[in-house]
Amino acid sequence: MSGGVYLRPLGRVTRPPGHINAAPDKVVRLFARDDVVFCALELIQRHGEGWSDRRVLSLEDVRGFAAQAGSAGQQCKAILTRLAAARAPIAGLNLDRPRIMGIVNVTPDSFSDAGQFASAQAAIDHALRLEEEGADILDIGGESTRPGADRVSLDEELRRVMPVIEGLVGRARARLSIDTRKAEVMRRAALAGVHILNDISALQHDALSLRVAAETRLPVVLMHALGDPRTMQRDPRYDNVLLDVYDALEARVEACVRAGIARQRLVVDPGIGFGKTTAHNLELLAGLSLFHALGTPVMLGASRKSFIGALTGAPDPSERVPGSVAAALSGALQGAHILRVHDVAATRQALTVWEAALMGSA
Ligand code: 7PJ
Repeated sequence: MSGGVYLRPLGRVTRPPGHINAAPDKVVRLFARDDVVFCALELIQRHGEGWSDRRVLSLEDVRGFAAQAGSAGQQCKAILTRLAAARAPIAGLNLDRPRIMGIVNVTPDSFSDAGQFASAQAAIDHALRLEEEGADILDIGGESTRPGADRVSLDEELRRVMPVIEGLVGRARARLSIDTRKAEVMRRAALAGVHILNDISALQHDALSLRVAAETRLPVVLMHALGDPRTMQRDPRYDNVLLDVYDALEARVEACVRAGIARQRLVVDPGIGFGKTTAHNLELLAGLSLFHALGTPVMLGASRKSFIGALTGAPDPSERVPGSVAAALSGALQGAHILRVHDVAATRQALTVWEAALMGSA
């Protein structure tokens, strides 16, 4: 048994490709993002629990490894192909630079807006303000998935989100996304005109979701969560959080492809805070570029989450804006395609300056 093989792009080269004077087999141009170039790969081989073997290799050496006979070589070759594959636009949005998804909560008990946007009109106004501030996508959610939160009935969730979707379709220029675990909410939202489905259960919570999502033909965000929101923060355990989350998302990508949802319509998200301790969240942030090996765009949602409070002692989520911006930039550095945030203006400003500094021009 050769065990699992993983390749994590490493060492982002922070100058535009035109300025990088190196032979093509030396620079790791991993996927169709002109601005994202890595200079090495970490080859991870897992035999049972833990890390087993981790080695930092050049692209040339990884190609040599991929050329060897046997399962490890074949897995490695398949990952290299997926890394280099173009990422199709999502809902017509080119992913040639980091995109911002603004969070529109329509819940009386949401993480951080606590009832502030409970009414449809307030949520619509908030969404339009986020668009003004530079959101490329508006993510509308009517079910609080905060740790320990109670379930919301289908009727109640529809009552919350449908007026907001209807108020924004045809009015917002940004793409609209529905954050739900319920197949019927997906179906109704799709009929009303949303462009993206975002499911924190990766289409597993509702037995009908895979089929309904396939029928809508919309792009789908598959987020990893360990267990149900009500109980997920009770002592979550992994053998190796980065590799376990990767394996789980790979299995969901394959289930979707089998159900007729093409890989080009899928986005993966490690699900920061969903059945994860602070230590787990930090391992996922540090290893984020591993998820590019799934051959889909990568989303990161760290905004105002409790690990930021745990690290910095900011008990109130609204005090976690600087930490959230830092987490978003760390994701962008690792090539994350979509950043899901509450604070669009702050994130947009930070990204603009960070990119200009990285590239040496505006
Ligand atoms: C996420 C989400 C996330 C995706 C929530 C909160 C909790 N969807 N929905 N990724 N988080 N794709 O906003 O803090 O991280 S709800």
